[in-house]
Amino acid sequence: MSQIVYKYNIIYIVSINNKMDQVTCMYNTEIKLYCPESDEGNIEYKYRLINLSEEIMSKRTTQMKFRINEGGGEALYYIGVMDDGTPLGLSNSEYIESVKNLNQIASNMNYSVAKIYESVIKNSYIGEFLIRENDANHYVDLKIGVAGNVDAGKSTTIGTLTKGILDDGRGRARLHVFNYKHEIDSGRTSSIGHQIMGFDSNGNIVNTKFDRPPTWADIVTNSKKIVSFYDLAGHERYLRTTIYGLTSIYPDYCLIMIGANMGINHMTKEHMGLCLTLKIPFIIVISKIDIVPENVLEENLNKINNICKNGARKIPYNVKSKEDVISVIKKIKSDGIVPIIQISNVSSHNLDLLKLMLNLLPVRNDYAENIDKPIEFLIDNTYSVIGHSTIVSGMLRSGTLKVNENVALGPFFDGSYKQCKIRSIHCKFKDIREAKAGTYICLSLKNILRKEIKKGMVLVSDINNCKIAQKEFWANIHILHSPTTIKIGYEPFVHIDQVRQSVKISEIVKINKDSDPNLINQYKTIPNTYDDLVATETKLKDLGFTKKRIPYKKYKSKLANYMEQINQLNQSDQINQSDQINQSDQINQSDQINQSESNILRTGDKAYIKLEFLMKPEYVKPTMKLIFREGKVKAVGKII
Ligand SMILES: Nc1nc2c(ncn2[C@@H]2O[C@H](COP(=O)(O)OP(=O)(O)OP(=O)(O)O)[C@@H](O)[C@H]2O)c(=O)[nH]1
Ligand SMILES: [Mg+2]
Repeated sequence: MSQIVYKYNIIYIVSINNKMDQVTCMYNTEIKLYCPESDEGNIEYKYRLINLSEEIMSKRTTQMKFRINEGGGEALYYIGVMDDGTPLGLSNSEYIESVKNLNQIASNMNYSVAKIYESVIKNSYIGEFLIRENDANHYVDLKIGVAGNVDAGKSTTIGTLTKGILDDGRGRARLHVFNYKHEIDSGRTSSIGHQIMGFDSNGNIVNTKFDRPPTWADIVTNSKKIVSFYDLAGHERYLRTTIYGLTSIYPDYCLIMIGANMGINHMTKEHMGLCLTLKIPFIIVISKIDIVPENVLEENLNKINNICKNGARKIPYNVKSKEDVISVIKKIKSDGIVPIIQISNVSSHNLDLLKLMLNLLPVRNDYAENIDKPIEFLIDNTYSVIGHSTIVSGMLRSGTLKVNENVALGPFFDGSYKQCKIRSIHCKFKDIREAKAGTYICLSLKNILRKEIKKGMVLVSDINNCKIAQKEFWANIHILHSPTTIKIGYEPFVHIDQVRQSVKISEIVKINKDSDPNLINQYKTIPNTYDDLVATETKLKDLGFTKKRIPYKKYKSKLANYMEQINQLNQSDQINQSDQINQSDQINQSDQINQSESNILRTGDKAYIKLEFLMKPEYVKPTMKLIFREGKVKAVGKII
């Protein structure tokens, strides 16, 4: 069966049958058409901008400001396109005047305009323009995680992009991006590398315009957009570090690198699965196109297309030209497509397209509404620098941090927080006075020693209810794979944003197709702070349950059930010792009943589970995503 799609000057003949390449062609073709303009976002269609009165000019200026704010400092304007996406095109004279007026509107707000694409079909002009803010103190910050199998060319691609050099196929370009000497020796990334690439207002790469190797401060000062690359490790041995990179940095997009000669392997699938779980849109970059035989490439491309469609349930979109890049930019935020681009770091094949894509990719994570909220800074690393007692790096998820501000660091082993002062703030090696939500920064802290800071700690506003210290919580999980059964008492290792710790399952409520949708309301995490924890422990002591009378491990594992007792006892106001003994007997009995079939989880099961941290309380809250990855057990979920 075939179908003809006629859209103005363009005729597409779309063949619909079961052959994969033809289906891909159909998808590609449909995406080339413009979708209707949205009231939100940073894309604006303007059919023409001619004969503008002062009033209209002022309206258009306000509109441009809105679009720029929506894009965090950049916007895309299409001239010659109607609001419903119809690419009618303009005559030469109307087009020239419209572009002149577009420049005028932008200059009213001190924005810069760069032409990214122009098409002329039968004297009908359509133009696509990138508008960028010219604020010296602000740049667009795009975070890109780079994942994929070992030796897929992740570090090399980051090296060629950020250093402006080509690779020799034997590891030359990656030498510039390693953190440690052992990585240089082995050629294998084991930590999370961080490199930046800057674009100026016209979309030119800043990194390569210096006579000497530029410092980060040089790049930041001269750029309007910074692309921060987080180089992740491909080897299975470092999977925990890679998961940590994705969950704590939470990039806008991920590049999943695949060696053209190697194809997809289980680590590639693992990384794709992580992106899908964390809802991070990804772009597949096929490297080493210079050394792959044609038949191997074709076979691997088929497998990649297949996994995108049948595994990830997304539309694969092969990027081969500038027009394809522009189509991708319009669609990528909706997370329904997977762009696939073939590159070579040796011959530079398609590197210009990859750079164009990075220049135009819109920032996805919008932190604007978090700027005025309380501070939440997730610590991912600590450093010692001469003259500073403690330096921490991480992501400012919420609030605005200022130099000399007092914040609270924690939770410590007992769930407490300690007050400390921000001595200085560094962003991409540049000293700044304040940082807003959405930036990755380094902070020098006063009153804190480096050794006091442990993994998973945060800096928050020094307000009591911000100092979360959660010992246990409820989560809604889906077991993706488990070779054995999962029961109460199982102790997996979990990743929840910046937190990595072993937990113990203390309750399981299986969800099946007959489950009441309102069931979830019964299983909510009760927010806890240090004061709540102390209050609970004091009550337990008053009831006679001290650490001396009960072994500590048993005391911890029963804590959840005792909490329930306390609530009941508080309500009835009839606290006496014999009640406690009776109830603790009941707990032992119910423990046995709990291990019945209905509380056993297998591959594919969904459940509400109660989890308890084994080491220390952590800063976790509802809606945070959770990943179990223990041997062959894979489960994903969300705190409820
Ligand atoms: N011929 C050719 N070789 C490449 C290309 N890209 C990378 N390489 C080579 O592939 C090898 C592995 O590259 P890396 O960048 O270390 O791979 P990686 O994905 O970072 O590997 P891990 O960090 O260990 O996961 C190096 O020897 C590179 O020189 C390419 O496009 N063409
Ligand atoms: Mg590497």
